[in-house]
Order: sequence, then C-alpha cells, then structure tokens
Amino acid sequence: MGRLVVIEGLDGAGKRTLAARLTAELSAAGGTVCSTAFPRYDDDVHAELARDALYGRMGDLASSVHAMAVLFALDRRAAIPALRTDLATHDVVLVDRYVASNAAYNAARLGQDAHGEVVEWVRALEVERFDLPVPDHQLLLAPPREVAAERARARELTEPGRERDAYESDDALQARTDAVYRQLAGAGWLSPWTVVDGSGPDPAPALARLLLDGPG
Ligand code: 2DT
Repeated sequence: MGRLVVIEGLDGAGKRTLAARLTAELSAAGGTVCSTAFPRYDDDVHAELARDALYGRMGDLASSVHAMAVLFALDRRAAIPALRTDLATHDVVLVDRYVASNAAYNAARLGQDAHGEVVEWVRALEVERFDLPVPDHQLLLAPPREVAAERARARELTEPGRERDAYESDDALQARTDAVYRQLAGAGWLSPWTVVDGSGPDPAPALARLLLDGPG
C-alpha cells in the first residue's frame, strides 16, 4: 500500500514545482510515484461548478462557504476509486491540494481558526461521511509572503490575461488562510506535517528521504 502525500499552500507558493521535484527525487531513489491535483477542473462537474463560482459566473453561489466546500468535497469523493487504485500500485501518491485546502480556506473565509467549527465540519464530511483516504503526510509549502506574492506577480507576466479568482484577489483572505494552514500543520491535523519554507535550498532530496523511509 502506497503513502498518500499531500502538498498544501497558497497560490504562488510553488506547489507544482515542488511536486515535480519530489517526483524526480522519489523516482531516482527507486520509488514509484504518481501525482494528481485538486480541484479537477477538467474532469469533474463539481470542480467545474466551483471554478465558475470563483469567477462570478454562478450568481452568488460563491458567497456560501458551505456550498463551495461541498462542491470541492464532492470532486474528491468522485476521485476515491482512482486514489485507491493509485495507492495500491505506487509507493507514493502525491496530491496537490486536498481536504486541508477546504479546511484552511473556509475557516479563513469565516474568520475562524483551526479549532473553529468549519474545520471539524470539513473533517466529518470528507473523512467520516465520504470515507476519503486520510493523508499519511502533509507538506505545507509556506514561503515568506513576499516571495509568494512575487511569484504570483511573475505568473501574471508569464501567463498574460490569466484572471485571478475571487480568493486569489483577496489579500486579507490569503493572509488568514496562511495563518490557518500554519495552525493545522502545528496541530498535526489528520496526519504529521512538514512545513517547507520554499525560499531556501531545494528541499526535495531531504523530503524524498523522509517520505520513503521516515516515520509518519
Ligand atoms: P486553485 O487555486 O488550486 O485552482 O484552487 N479550494 C481548493 C478550497 O477552498 N477547497 C478545496 O478543497 C480546494 C481543492 C483554494 C482554487 C481555490 O479553491 C480553494 C483556492
């Protein structure tokens, strides 16, 4: 049975780059790896609806925190068979965003912290009710906020015309989400976490060793 390893963080944190580097390191160490990302905008109708809502194309659907959380959760629920197959056939299944995204963003939207009502509601919905596979390890990619903001600006230059969604364009929400993420990591929510400050040297080699041999 493979290990489910989740990469979390704000937009611009560098999750995709870390996923690619970790895949390379894990493969070089002889591990079999596959990766996936949520929301699955192109493969799942709930994710597609969530995207439309985030860009203001679904009336005021996005104003309901719980409705948005349910859409993201249903996307993951529909992915459970594929996740189980991947876990049965690989040493590591890397996932870019998972249930902690739902906990962190929605707690932040409601002005709650990691001990607030919505974090537990997300856990009960996705882990208990939907029986989603629980992560074995979660990585919080949390570079200093200036670094993340600079990356987001650079992305606007390399991907001109790319619109920012309702969450990305809300700086206060980003700051609160960052704080909730750090609390979830500190509390070991659902699994052990490792916080990665992406501004230093490449963290992938040490993380790959930890994920293949280490505890948690
Ligand atoms: P992207 O920026 O990754 O496209 O996500 N979100 C995401 C949630 O609130 N709950 C979830 O379960 C997931 C997967 C994060 C779009 C926004 O949606 C948030 C940012």
